[in-house]
Amino acid sequence: MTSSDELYMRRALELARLGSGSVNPNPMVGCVVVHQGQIIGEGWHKQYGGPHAEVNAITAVQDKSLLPNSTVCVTLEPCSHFGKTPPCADLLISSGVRDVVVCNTDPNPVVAGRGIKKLFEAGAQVKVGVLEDEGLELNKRFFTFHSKQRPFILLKWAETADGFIAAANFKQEQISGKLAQRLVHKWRSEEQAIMVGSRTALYDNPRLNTRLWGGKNPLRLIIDKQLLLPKELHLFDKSQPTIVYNFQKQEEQDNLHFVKLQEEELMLPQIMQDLHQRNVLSIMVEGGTFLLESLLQTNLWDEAVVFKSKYKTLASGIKAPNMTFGRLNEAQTLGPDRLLHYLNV
Ligand code: AOF
Ligand code: ZN
Repeated sequence: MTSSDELYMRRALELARLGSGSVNPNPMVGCVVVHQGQIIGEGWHKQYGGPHAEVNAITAVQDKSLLPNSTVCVTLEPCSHFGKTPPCADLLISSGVRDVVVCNTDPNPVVAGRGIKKLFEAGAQVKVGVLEDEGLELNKRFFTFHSKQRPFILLKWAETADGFIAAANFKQEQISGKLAQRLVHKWRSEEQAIMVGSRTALYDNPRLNTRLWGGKNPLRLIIDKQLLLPKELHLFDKSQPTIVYNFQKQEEQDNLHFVKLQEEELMLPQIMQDLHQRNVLSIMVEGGTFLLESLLQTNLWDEAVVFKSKYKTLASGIKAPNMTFGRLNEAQTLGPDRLLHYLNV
């Protein structure tokens, strides 16, 4: 692996990031075309359903006669299928490209190596795995979705300095500070869906929107097994798409969807399966303790973000989830809180 491949791949990854928030449930993909050490075309996947990165990069090349002597550096294996657009591997081949550098292979079963195979068979040289880890991190939601057949699951909660998540009567307590609240709204805008259990829905009456940050409002997911939650709660206001998982079933209404689950013991895997079928790439789970603990215990999680107050204490109440399963990846100070980031490894 030469360092110039890494240099161009870094640029391609930078371009890929520009698609953040607009390409879900597709991955973010960037591409650069390099001729004799000069970038002669750049592109990225800008919009779900729109042209892929390679198409935009090739289109940007003014002198197409240079393509047979250029290297195409792309963050994801060029696709091989007719989806919303024709196969990118075919475009590269018909453009005369003979040298391709790829960061990650595409785990989507409709591609899964076929793009690289197509290029090889057409006589192109293909190098795979340049800055692989950076690419895996960038599209961790997409890769988790395909490899685990479920959304990427981010857990989030706030706990007091003495480890409580709420008072004994479940009364809503603002544990973390203003900065934390804003950050949570930013995170909500970055995930496709936000999930809460029924007690959190009832006692916190959250809106689960992004009003303190802006950006897209996520799909809301509530577990309300017997459909006992009062319909006056913000979550039922139909202001954004909401799914209520339950064991009763009820009629659909505008933005309110009711999904009946089959078996109580397998409730969480069933929900994940339903979300996979709906093409939901990622969810953030905002409580409560019971739901968070259940996900931790059944290994249905990928990362966790925990605000731990430096000063606030409750002395008694509902214990915060026990993070014995994760590895602390990062810790930082955020006003009156510590922000702890855990990975499931
Ligand atoms: C590429 N370059 O820039 C992207 C790729 O529905 P479609 O036709 O847009 O296809 C979506 C799938 O194509 C997506 O799930 C992933 O496997 C691949 N994405 N491939 O060659 C790109 N965004
Ligand atoms: Zn493509």
